[in-house]
Amino acid sequence: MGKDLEIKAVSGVQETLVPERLVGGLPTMYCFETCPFCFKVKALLGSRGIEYSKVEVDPTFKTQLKWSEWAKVPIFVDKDGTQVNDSNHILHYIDNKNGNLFPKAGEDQDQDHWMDFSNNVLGKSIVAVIYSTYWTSVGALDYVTRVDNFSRASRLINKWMGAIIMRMVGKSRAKMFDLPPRENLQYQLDEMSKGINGKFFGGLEPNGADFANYGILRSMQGLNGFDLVEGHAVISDWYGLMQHRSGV
Ligand SMILES: N[C@@H](CCC(=O)N[C@@H](CS)C(=O)NCC(=O)O)C(=O)O
Repeated sequence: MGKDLEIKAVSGVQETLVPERLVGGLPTMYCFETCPFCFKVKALLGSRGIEYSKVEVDPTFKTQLKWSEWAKVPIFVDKDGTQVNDSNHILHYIDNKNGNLFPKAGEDQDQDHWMDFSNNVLGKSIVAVIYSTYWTSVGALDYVTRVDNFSRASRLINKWMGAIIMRMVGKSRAKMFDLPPRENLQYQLDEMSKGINGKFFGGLEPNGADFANYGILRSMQGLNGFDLVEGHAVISDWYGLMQHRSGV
């Protein structure tokens, strides 16, 4: 049974339309407020001026995702009910429908490489820093106490139990790298800066790699370790440009 569900839950564009999952007739994104992968999509939607609805998902129980076989955020549901799963797929889907300004997946090796980097390396590196102690984890989860659609019980559980879970995730992510979390993030920012080609990864205009990596770093703004982004000679300038472009 568990296996069946795993097989059915696939990334990318889904065959079955789910127009009943739209909110207010607008393209709708299911997300967690602080999710790095969701920020990628928010940044692209912002830069293209696309109006959309947001459904805040309870990070512990994921009650608002019970309808979907894909049990992660972000999930994007387009105006016609098309469901798209997984952040990099969603970036390509939205670009494709709105001007086709980036190379498609498989058309540009550098873009593909840095989009993969955002998930496989940068996303894991920031989690190791943000959730490096129980108290930094509580700080990162404090936002749940301000989410209107969560009950009081859900807010408390998400904050205090969520922090224990995320501290464990932080520990496991830290084990993936040779360097300690802060030193590793510094190293990864140095690596990433080599991919910026003048102004953006995409050259004069941002491409999928810009939105993918910006979204990941944007999710740590105000949290433990963001000083490394602000203090980085190359990344801080690029970050400012992306923030200006996306309005996120
Ligand atoms: N590869 C996915 C990763 C998404 C992901 O891991 N999202 C996290 C939130 S930051 C999630 O939904 N976790 C809940 C879970 O895995 O149960 C993407 O890029 O969208």
